[in-house]
Amino acid sequence: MALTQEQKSHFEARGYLPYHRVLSDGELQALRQRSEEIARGQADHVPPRYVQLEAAFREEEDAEVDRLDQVRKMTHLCYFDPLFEAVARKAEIVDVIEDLLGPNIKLYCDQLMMKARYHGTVTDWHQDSVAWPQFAPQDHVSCWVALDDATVENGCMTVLPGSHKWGPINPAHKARFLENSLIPEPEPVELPAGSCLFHHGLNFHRTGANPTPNRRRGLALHYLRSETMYLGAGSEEQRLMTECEKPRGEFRFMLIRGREFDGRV
Ligand SMILES: O=C(O)CCC(=O)C(=O)O
Repeated sequence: MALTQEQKSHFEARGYLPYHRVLSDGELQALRQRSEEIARGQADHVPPRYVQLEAAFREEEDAEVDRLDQVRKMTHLCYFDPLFEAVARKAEIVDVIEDLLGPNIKLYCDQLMMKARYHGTVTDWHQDSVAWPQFAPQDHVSCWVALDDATVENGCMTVLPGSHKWGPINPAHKARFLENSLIPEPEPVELPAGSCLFHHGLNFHRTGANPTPNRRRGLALHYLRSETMYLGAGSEEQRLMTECEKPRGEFRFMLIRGREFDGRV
């Protein structure tokens, strides 16, 4: 067991758990540098379609703004880049995932959220698992690893304690759900670079804008049990995932620990 009983109870009751440092200074430096190379288009091992700009720059890039400050997120880096894959496989992280999901673990996908200085925009309240209805059961666990200090000012994660217990909320009813008086106070989770936050796939969370001169990068790693049923591609994201897997032959998500099961993810 990586987690104490107190930490496990915290996760079960509140749907999230701030956790200690999992990356060294050297690892952080290497990951930041690699993220910059990829964002600047200097790394041809990551297809450019996995690099998404902030909406303000999607029609046309702004020659006056550093390219790094125009990128919103980079997806599936763990499938293409060994430095990022090593984070997804880190024992300190996977031991916790095993405590929460059991011994057979796969990585579904990962997103490096760049939250650019000055230009990073809000990610609104959402439950990750609701965006991924192609899986059953919907019990993902995510680990959000801070690559820079994440603060209220630069758009750290804010969670809604206990919201995972309400089940999947239809996005059409989200606003009414969030306005309900039974909803607890949102809790900002500030994290020093190198530490991380685990959260349940049904836990509501959001991040604010980043008007500061400091970058706030965070690597979101989304894990699921190998026993999970996969009900088929549907979304654009899923289609892109399938493309990621093609070089590896048969379509399977990345096995992180334990074993795979026939007919499952
Ligand atoms: O890092 C962010 O800005 C958003 C992260 C997020 O919403 C997620 O990991 O699901």
